[in-house]
Amino acid sequence: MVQTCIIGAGPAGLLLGHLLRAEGIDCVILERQTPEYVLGRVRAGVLEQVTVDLLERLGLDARMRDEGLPHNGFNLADGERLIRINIKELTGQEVMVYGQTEVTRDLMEACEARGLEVIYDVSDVVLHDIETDTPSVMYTKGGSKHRIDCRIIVGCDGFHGPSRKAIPAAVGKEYERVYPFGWLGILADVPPCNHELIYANHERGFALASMRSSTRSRYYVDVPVTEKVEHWSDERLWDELAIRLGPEAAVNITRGPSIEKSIAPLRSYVFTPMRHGSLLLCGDSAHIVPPTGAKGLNLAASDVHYAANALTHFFSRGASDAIAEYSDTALARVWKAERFSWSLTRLMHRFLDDGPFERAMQLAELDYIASSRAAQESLAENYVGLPV
Ligand code: FAS
Ligand code: PHB
Repeated sequence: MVQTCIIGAGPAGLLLGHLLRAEGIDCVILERQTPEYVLGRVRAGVLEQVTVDLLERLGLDARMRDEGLPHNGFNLADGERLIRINIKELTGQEVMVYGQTEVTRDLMEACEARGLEVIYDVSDVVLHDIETDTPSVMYTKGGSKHRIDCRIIVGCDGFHGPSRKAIPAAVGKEYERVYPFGWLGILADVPPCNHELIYANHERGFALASMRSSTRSRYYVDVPVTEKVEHWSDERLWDELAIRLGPEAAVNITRGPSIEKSIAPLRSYVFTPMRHGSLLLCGDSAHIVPPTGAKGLNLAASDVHYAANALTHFFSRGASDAIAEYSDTALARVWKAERFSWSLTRLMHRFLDDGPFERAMQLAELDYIASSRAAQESLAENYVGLPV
């Protein structure tokens, strides 16, 4: 019997597990993949203050402080010029450029010393009796079936995990928009073309210039969902990036061989409620955002912030009010981040049914942002992350 069983050892599951252990709450994490597989996934690159604060609260921020890149601004490009959004001056905050892979690695490496048990390589995970006070989780490991009896289950198992699907259809409600394009990403050991991120909306489509360090760059272009990564040689991708990022950035692009290249589909998705009975959902198990606003990982962190507080109240004081309020509290921030991510995706991408008018509206909005402090302030406060 454990107090909490967490399903999924991605950033949400590991962050939550460490926070609960730090409060003396016993928990175990079940993970479908191997540690190497989890670390092999190349995903987010920008941390909001909420995520930085959680790592600091856990005392797991040392490598991030040492290797991460604090950024005071980012840029929008309209094919001709760069529009710098000075987030530090506009909000007093910065963002931390530090890859999700490294966050996950820091969390993983601290598990043993902190008594956080993660059982990797499990299969057939099934949730039982989530509408009772005595739920359980069945799983298979090494050919044997196992059962974990617990008081609370937290689904941190991403978009394709079993937790959300354990909530009865009559209870759950889904909101979804699937975009007609994906992001083709390349990781290369070359210096970034700019010291800050550049999000570009060019006639030919979207591009993003990001980074992992001063010697490792991460770039993206949007491609039709039907596109195959094998259709894109490194050279073709470097050529396209140079066009879409515009002349000011293109001159500083350093080309090199890709060490990772993949296409990620884009969708906006929210599932409500994020709690049913003894099951709470955190992160991608409950919501997905297009990566345009750099919100996915950071929303998982704010869900975990709320869930850890609720479970600490529950197990240490027997107070269940915070658990009862968890879904509404988490969703209040989720919906605003969904709006921002959808809005920035709409501004920065070419949609199939867009005509000259829609293009003119995008350019007019970019021109308005370039000339309005109020518009830049709104963009900046959403980009650094709204308060938790
Ligand atoms: P995760 O999906 O990271 O973790 C869920 C974990 O649960 C996984 O380890 C999975 O193996 C495990 N799991 C699944 N089913 C299970 C089962 N049945 N039993 C046990 N374990 C199970 N966000 C950004 O901010 N910027 C980006 O650029 C960005 N790029 C992305 C690219 C891709 C291809 C994807 C898929 C997502 C991207 N995201 C990005 C979003 C991403 O960073 C997520 O928001 C973040 O990983 C959320 O973390 P978790 O909620 O922990 O989910
Ligand atoms: C990344 O570096 O992978 C990244 C950065 C910002 C985004 C999306 C992805 O909005």
